[in-house]
Amino acid sequence: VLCLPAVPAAATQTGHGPGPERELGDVIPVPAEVEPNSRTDFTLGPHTSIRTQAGSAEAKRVGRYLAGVLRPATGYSLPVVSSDRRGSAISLVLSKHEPKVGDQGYRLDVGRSGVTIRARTGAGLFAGAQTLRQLLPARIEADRTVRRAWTVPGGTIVDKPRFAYRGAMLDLARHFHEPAEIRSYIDELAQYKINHLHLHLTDDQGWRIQIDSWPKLTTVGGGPGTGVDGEGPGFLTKAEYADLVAYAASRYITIVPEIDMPGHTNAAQSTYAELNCDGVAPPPRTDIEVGYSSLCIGSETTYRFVEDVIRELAAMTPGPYLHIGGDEAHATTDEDYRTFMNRVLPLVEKYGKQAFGWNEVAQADPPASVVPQYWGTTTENADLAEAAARGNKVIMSPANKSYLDMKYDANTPLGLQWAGFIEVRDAYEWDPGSHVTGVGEQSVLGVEAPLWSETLRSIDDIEFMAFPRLPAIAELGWSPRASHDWESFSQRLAEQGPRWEQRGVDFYRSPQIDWP
Ligand code: TNX
Repeated sequence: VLCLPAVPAAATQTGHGPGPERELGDVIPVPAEVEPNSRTDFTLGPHTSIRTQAGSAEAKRVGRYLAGVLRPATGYSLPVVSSDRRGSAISLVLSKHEPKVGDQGYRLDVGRSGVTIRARTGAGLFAGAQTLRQLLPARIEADRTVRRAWTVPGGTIVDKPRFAYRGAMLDLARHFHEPAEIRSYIDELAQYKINHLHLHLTDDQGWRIQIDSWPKLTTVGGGPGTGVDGEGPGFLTKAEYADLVAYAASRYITIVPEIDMPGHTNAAQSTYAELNCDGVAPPPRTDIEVGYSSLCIGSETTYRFVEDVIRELAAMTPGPYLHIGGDEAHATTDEDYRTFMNRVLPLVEKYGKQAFGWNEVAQADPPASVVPQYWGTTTENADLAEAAARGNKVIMSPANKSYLDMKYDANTPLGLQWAGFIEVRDAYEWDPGSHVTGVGEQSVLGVEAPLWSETLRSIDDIEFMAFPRLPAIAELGWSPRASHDWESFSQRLAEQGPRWEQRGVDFYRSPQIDWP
């Protein structure tokens, strides 16, 4: 890939005028179909407009977002207009009949006088806008005007995702992360066509979401001194949660909230004594042990609590999914675990949501609507395979491949290593559609990259662990199986480095990548 220095357009001229810095298809996740045409490169100019059809609020919304992304570096006004005037333009066209793009994909045509993105949905237009953004030179991410030619390589892309669900998870329980930090993570996720953000809202060390019927969950369970080493207090009010849901939706990302149960519940049980079988509240815990807490399975108070929480959480969650955890319930007997799940899974449905659970939930033979999330480190899991055979769809997030909190290598200052070191190539070299025996492509709803926060404090910490591995998981979730290729991926990944630098995103300079 030709990498031009950021100098005024005149200085970058070749015989045919300023060439594009990127090649069509030089994007993460790599698009499904790419047909370059070097005779139809398009260069943005001061008179380029962003055009949408009259009356299309959804296309306008994407247009305004795109203008916000492109204005700072270009310094162009890029007005968002609805008109059929001719002239230089980026056109966003919604059409129910656009072939081959499904409901999340898009078609992008780069011709001499402009770029046209066509899709059936706003989500598709937004995905196309992210592709266009990556086709521009890295300096497009600068926060002030850069004088240079902003050229997009000519040709056509037709693109759609391999899996409907591409997720990232953030753990707010071990350390609370402020709404501003979550928003900034959402902005990064959106660039790689991640469309779900799973928030791990409760655990032994903290409770991070306001529940009106049990108010001390947040004031005590999420209050001062909570979090690992007592250093991660805080919680989301319902208003803050609603703002986050809306912010994510403006980036076509759906929030998936998780309340972890029947284990990982010490924050709730140390706050409310009646949630314990012996009626005695245990002390708060700020260490990183797992598997010692359990709700009291035989007590009606437990189910009143659980139903209150699910009802309130469902009411504030417009998305279809509600995650009930279910992992590492080592302090709950197998029989009690099944009893609990058999009572609680129907509650999720009662309040209009589809239940997600960590893969242990498969041990309770849940109905086919329940989505187990695989976090194991092996490629054999009989319970998961049986669930798939019964018709359950699953999420793939194997801890030894997709866990962003695992160290890159022995020198990584942050993170854990119980599932091994995960270098960027390890994160990329696996196939979600055949990773677990008996769980085929058709049973996979999608992939997720969880980030647990035992060792993380700041947004810089989050970024350092997520980049560059998150784009690897994003590509596995979006791009066709047949496009899988480490050489190609690693070269395209290298080009992301300068973009992160422009945006001030911390990232790990993996020695496996030839950073420019
Ligand atoms: C295991 S993976 C957990 C979490 C920890 C994580 C740390 C899973 C479902 N549970 O409680 O935070 O390891 O990597």
